[in-house]
Amino acid sequence: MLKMGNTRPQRRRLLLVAFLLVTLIAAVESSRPAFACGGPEAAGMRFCNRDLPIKVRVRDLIGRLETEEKIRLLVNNAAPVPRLGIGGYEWWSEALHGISDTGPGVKFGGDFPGATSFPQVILAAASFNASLWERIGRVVSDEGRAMYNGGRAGLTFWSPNVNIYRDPRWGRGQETPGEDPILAGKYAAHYVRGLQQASGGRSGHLHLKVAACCKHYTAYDLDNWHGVDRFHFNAKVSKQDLEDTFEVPFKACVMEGKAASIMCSYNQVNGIPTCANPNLLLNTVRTQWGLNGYIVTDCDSIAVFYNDQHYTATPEDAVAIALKAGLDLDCGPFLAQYTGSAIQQGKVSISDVDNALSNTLTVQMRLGMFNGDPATQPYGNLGPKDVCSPAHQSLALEAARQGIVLLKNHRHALPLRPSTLRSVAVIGPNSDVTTTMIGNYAGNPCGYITPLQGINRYVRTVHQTGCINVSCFGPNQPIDSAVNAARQADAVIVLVGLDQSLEAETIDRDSLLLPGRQAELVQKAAAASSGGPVVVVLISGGSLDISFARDDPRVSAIVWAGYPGQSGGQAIADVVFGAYNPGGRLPMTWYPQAFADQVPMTEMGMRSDPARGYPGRSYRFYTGPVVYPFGHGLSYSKFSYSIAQAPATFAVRLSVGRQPAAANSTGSVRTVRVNHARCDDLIMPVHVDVTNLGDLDGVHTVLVFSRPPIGSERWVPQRNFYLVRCKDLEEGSVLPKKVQIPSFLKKYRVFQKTQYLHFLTYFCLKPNLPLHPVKGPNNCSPQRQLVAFEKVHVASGKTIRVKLGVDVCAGLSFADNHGTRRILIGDHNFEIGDLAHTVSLQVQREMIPDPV
Ligand SMILES: *[C@@H]1O[C@H](CO)[C@@H](O)[C@H](O)[C@H]1NC(C)=O
Ligand SMILES: *[C@@H]1O[C@H](CO)[C@@H](O)[C@H](O)[C@H]1NC(C)=O
Ligand SMILES: CC(=O)N[C@H]1CO[C@H](CO)[C@@H](O)[C@@H]1O
Repeated sequence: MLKMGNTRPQRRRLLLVAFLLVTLIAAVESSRPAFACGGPEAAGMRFCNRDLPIKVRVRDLIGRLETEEKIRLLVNNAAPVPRLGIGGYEWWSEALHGISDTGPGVKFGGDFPGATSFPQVILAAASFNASLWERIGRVVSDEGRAMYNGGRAGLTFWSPNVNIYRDPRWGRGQETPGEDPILAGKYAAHYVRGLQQASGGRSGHLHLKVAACCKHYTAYDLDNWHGVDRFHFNAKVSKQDLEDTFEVPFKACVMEGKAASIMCSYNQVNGIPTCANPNLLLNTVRTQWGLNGYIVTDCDSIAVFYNDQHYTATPEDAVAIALKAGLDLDCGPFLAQYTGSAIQQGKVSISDVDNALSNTLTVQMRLGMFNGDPATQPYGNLGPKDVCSPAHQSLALEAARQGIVLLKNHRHALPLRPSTLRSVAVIGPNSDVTTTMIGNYAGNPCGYITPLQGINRYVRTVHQTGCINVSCFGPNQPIDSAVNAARQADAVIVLVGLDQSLEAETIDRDSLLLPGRQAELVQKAAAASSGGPVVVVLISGGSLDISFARDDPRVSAIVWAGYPGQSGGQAIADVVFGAYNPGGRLPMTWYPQAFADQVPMTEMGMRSDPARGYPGRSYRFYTGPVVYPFGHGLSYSKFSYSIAQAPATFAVRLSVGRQPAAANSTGSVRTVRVNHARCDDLIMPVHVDVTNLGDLDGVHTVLVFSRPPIGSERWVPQRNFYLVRCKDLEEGSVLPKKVQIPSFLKKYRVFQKTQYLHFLTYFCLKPNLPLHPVKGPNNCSPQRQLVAFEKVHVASGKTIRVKLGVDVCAGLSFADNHGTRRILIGDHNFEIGDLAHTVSLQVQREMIPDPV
């Protein structure tokens, strides 16, 4: 009756707990005994006393533990401490987009055969709906708590993955919220808040429903490419890119999401394994961001930097360097094996171990694990009925619909009208798939609705896969049968794309094209079709170079469905047949194959460098052609915008005592350090009216991009041009260099010759001339940055006012070469759809009150 998950407590304690359960709370059914503090011995132990502050309880518990016991608590499968009534605990559970059994902490079976499987994160991100992310998190943690109560999951989930999707080939890009740091940060904060639902608590320690973990810190976004794998990769990252790209989602995860954990990655950053880097772990995550939680390794990271990277001479040195860098928990046995000898050799002190334990134990206490019987605690009533409930499953369907992106819709071919179609050919290797739809880090879904099943609910279908599998390689593919089906049908839906055999953890792609003969299948089916609509549905996590289909007028429409989760087939059909009017937007740039041919995946630089032909990465810096841009996504309705409210000027207030150094008589400075600004007060209101001009109700995502000011200085009294390098940008500094301009360039006010300017930010003209933006690459600030977004529902013919707030410190700043974030003072040009609006940022000097 008492079914154990991962804990192995003493039989006697089991019986005792069973007795207590039956006699004391007979009405509550529970299959999990207390992890700790469940027996009569709890009464005498301060760490079991929930009325005491957690800090006191943790100190008490650490004081009772022997060194040997402590060491066995430093690893993911933490050993029980029977003499204190503490059970064993498996720290490693996963919940990337639903409860997943990728880690040993989750075991499906018994009353919990499966859990709701939401769309893979890249598609959820495409919804651009922050409240959806939070709601998914709440549902996932309902199911997680229910499974914990049933002895089938832990409470510490090592999700989400918020690495920047830097390169389109990355096999794990599917797990991430995309390439934009602000979007990824918002996703991280909302998903984590939903998961943790932190509330109440004492002395700053909020109670946790479950503990989330943001991973993999940091600059980890290469798995295995041309002989370089993640266990050996040394990511060379500039301070600039680290600050304004790679760190952003992690910082948001800790500071806004209040995540209870961060996981360090396998790779090195600038020659130091991240799990051994005190600058990253201790100084940044723990001290600057104030992580209230624990730092865990990716699984076997310490062994990886010892064995594979040969970073330390002995295993004890590896232990010492990791613990002293700020690590608290090892996924893997390394710390259990070598911490004892490291202490004996004097390389680690017991206080290093205690520090680590106080972080992990605090999280366990916040989770209520030291409060006795789980059935009597908050969330103790969650059980099997709360997993895969109809409401949860319909949220999974809703999430897929919200994410799906309509990429092309030639002559309004979509939505298809079922009444006009006698039969539809459903073809392609992804046309009737199940596990493909849930991507990686998935669990057992509650059930599946495949694309074919979804389409069958609307029309009569003829089905042919056309390819044996997604690789679609070689002569034996049943393409002809699929083409025949297409020839005889009134419409053709071709479901192509990828699956986990082609993009996954440890599998990066080389090609961005449709695999094997899939493109041939699409083209032949389009050629054979009787003139009815031909709809290509892409099921993939990563982007695809499908320019051939984009440019082929016989392909009427293209839909990207990511990996849409357990009910993905229903969501696809709902979009194709117009039951849902699509509103998803791409959370990443879709690059052409030429990008993959030319750019090494190992090159981490975000910023372009024309001098060496490097195009940069992501819509923020990449200067080359795209298949589809970041933010692209069509609707069946047309929407128009007008600005209802947006300031023409906006004052950046500085913290008291911070005067812009050398601000001159006009009061203008060029940049202000973000940490000198009063960021809390710097949310700029931008209100936009959105009108749905179409016949269908629809959702619409308002994206506000900003282009930075260029050439807004006014003080230069001399003739000639001045050029400013990024690294020379200082607040109020006088321009340091007078640079000779090649005479043939002097006739340009706006420099177009990018190769001359790749190292420049901007230039100034004589003061009496208007200043012009420099076009072309720019080593400092992004060329464009998403600064706000909001998804709204707008009924046909109606207008909705969308109130956005632009966070000046986050959105209108960039990092200089030293990694210092600066707000650019001057004209920022907002782009909202086809609207343009300019906001002039100015510095407002604070009055320093007279000393009393
Ligand atoms: C796909 O089919 C080919 C040919 O039948 C086979 O060799 C290959 O292993 C299959 N791939 C997968 C991932 O099953
Ligand atoms: C965003 O998601 C929430 C939660 O599912 C939903 O209630 C809301 O309608 C969504 N917003 C839009 C505009 O679709
Ligand atoms: C107060 C101050 O530093 N003012 C400066 C404003 O800019 C002019 C032109 O560069 C300088 O000469 C002033 O010193």
